[in-house]
Amino acid sequence: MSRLVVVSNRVTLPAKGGVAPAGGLAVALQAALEERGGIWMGWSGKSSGSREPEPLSMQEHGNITYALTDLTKTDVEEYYEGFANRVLWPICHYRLDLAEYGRKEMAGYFRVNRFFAHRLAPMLKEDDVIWVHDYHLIPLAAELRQMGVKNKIGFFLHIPWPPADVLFAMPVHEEIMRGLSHYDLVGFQTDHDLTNFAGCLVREGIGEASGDGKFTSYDRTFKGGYYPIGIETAAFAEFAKKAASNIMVRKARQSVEGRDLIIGVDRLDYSKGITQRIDAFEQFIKSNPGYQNKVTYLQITPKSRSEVPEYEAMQRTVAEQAGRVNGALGTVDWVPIRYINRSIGRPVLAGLYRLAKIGLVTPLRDGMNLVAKEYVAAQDPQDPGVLVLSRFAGAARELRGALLVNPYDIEGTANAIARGLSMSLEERQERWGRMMEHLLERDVMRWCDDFLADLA
Ligand code: ADQ
Repeated sequence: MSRLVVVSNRVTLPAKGGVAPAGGLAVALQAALEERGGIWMGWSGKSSGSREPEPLSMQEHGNITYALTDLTKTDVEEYYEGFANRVLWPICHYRLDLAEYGRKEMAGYFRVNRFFAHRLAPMLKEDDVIWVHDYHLIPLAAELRQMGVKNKIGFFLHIPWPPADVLFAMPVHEEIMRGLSHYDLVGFQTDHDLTNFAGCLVREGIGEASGDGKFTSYDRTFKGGYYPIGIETAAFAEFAKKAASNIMVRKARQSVEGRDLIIGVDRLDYSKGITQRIDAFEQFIKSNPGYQNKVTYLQITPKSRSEVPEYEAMQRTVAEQAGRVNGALGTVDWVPIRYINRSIGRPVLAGLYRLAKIGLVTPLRDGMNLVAKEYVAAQDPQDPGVLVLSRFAGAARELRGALLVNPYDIEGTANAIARGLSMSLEERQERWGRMMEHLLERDVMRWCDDFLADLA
């Protein structure tokens, strides 16, 4: 079996003491690397002011070599905060209004990809299989090819791929499309993203889809496919079962005694639809006054990307909105919304999912959304909760037992909350059983195996 080389913007080092890292993606990639032996390369998260970056920092753990590179402050500002997070992220989430194009940032993005290629290439062996992850590194294969690298190179996009009219609003869309043609396999989360990608190629007259998953563009032939990412379903379910005895989970249970719990868990990001969700919760209480003092909505939202102005502004908006709704609806003995602005350990998170009657997952646009899958996996089979899921999350194409909502439709989402809270046990079990069966079959190892098999 050939050696696997994974490249991503950030690298997840194994936790100290051999404890498994948080998150299914890290677990799956580490398992695949461990089995074949391999390298995981990425940014160390450190930046310096110097023009000459430090040498690669190499760390061996078991079968895996972690190769970490520092970047300069300018690199981080232009490549990561600038082009990746202020152009590609909003464009791929259909937010043309939030994209800020700057020639300097675009140039920085391509420059850092070239830099990654120059650092990676000397480590490669002839039959290594290279797997590149996510929107930060789209031009990496083109840079490697230019250096004469002939290895199999696959790319997986964790976020959505937009339709042509949205993508073409980005000045360098053609370079991005050309960049993808240098991979042997380009993987998306859903059939919908793959169709959008094919539409972009054809609309611009730069490529053709031959129908069997093969594309031809810029004189290259490559395969495109969709590989919905999963979680470690069985392990997460076990985790949630055990979490009932966790002290924090016990305290949470006591604190909502006599009330139904609704849970939302998201990074603080405009794509996650948090403000629309709070509006929907407010609407639900107003339309169903019988639920006053009978329900608690817990929103757990760690800060993210605070260096990007839109994210910083959102921190204030959401906090003010939650405060306003609590002020308007709360009573001396009831706080309708509990808003927590930090990360929660995975055992506690799993236990909270299991306590909640409703998992409210309503992104405006999301590649997949693992929270939806974790919520389902964490449920008690005897008394499962209901997943209220945005139709614009990739997960909606798989989790057919969820109550699907349009997150822009505030009343519709409010009605779905009411429907979920009053759903019969029989219906909840039937819906949950269907989703759980699917999640057990298509877990994160299956995602990894399917992608690598097609790349091979
Ligand atoms: P994200 O946008 O980060 O991922 P998501 O898929 O929901 O979104 O994953 C978030 C992860 O962080 C989950 O595992 C969740 O448990 C964890 N998390 C969130 N809030 C937390 C908190 N307060 N405390 C602890 N953990 C928390 C991107 C794409 C998604 C795609 C994934 C994987 O945007 O669409 O599903 O990559 O491909």
